[in-house]
Amino acid sequence: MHEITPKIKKAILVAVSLPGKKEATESSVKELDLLAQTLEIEVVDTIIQSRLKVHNVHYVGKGILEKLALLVEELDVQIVICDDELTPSQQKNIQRELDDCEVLDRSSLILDIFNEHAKTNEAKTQVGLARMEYMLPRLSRKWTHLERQKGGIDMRGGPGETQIEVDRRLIRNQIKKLKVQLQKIELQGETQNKHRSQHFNVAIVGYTNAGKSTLMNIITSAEVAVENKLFKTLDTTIRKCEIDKSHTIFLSDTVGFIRKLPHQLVASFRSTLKEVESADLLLKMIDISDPNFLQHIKTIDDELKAFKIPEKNFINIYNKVDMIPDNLNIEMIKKQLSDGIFISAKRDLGIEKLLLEIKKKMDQNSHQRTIRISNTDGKANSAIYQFGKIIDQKFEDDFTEYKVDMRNAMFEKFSKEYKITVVSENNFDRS
Ligand SMILES: Nc1nc2c(ncn2[C@@H]2O[C@H](COP(=O)(O)OP(=O)(O)OP(=O)(O)O)[C@@H](O)[C@H]2O)c(=O)[nH]1
Ligand SMILES: [Mg+2]
Repeated sequence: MHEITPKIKKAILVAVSLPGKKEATESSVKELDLLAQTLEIEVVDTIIQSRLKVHNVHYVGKGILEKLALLVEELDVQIVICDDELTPSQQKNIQRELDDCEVLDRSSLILDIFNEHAKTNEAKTQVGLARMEYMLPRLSRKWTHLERQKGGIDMRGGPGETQIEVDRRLIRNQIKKLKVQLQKIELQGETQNKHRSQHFNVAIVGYTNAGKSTLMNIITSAEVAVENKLFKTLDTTIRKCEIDKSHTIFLSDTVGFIRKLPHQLVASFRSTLKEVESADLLLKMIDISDPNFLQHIKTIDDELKAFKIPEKNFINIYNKVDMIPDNLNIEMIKKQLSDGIFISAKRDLGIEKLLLEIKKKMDQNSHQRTIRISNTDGKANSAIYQFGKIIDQKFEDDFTEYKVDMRNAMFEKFSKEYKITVVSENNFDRS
């Protein structure tokens, strides 16, 4: 069979640089280029306009827009991508000037990548919901972008206002349905996750492409797909990992962060990040071979706040030490960073040190306790297995004495819920 290779689409990137934001804009545009590459769109030119603020009506000034229209024709470009989320009216106004050329923004690009990479039912539903919410205020006859893709709503054959109204209603119904579906999936997930609550849960968080899945694979042999693409991972993978006999963790790898993440995605991906929310320890992973690593750190912290993830125990991991450019001095880089572990997940450097640090954090977070529970209290005697790991157990006439390895948070819960007597409490010596 003969396969026809689809023609690669050409695009021009457009950005507005606000006062004092020249560098940030340039690096954001570089990232936009990477996002486009991930979708196999070829960027043939970039226009950055310095302005005091973004133009209300057409994002860039009228003169630049006219120049853009000429360039689109000259370079035979099919797509124009703006680096910020356009308001529906900005998008319509630009579109009017550019005829058949598609006008996209950063958010729609990210949504498309998520759509391509979504594998499981949960991720597909989350992305579907976010795309519908993005699309709803933007429906117009000119809107051809989403409808052509798989899963989009078929809007062909209905030009005119009435058809748009019908489409809006269809989309609203679809949104309702997806929300219900998502709730169901989340409920299933919660029941599956219950059994992990007595273990020490560690979550890797970080910028997209930082090397999170590579680290996951090297620690747990999980075989998560790794690629030099943005948002390769959307679904959370969780694996049990026995660091040594007395230190077993559950490690999770999940979706990465990026600057200006569309708010629709933030809302629908909340549940994917529940592992992060409930983790005992976060591994904050940063690619220090990327010149923008400081910006990445800020984004991670901002996103954790946006997802309302409570401040918690964390270890900074500085990855890709093997790839630091020659003109950068590692000592200079270290001066700009808070404490952390330097590793190369790909070359297996620094992993032992990282595991030691995780063990240390575990030991600070849990204690070995000897506790007694009355034999008449059947509920407590069976519940204790859900709260911690039983090391030893002695049956006496009136009570049972347990030596138990329990996380502090779980102990607090357990001792509130059940009547117990604590005989001793040790800081861990797990050796
Ligand atoms: N040189 C070098 N490359 C690395 C290292 N760790 C990861 N990579 C590469 O970086 C790219 C991204 O790695 P992933 O593990 O997929 O990154 P991720 O953080 O899971 O990315 P997303 O799932 O897309 O958010 C891949 O090409 C990896 O081979 C490292 O220590 N050194
Ligand atoms: Mg990944």
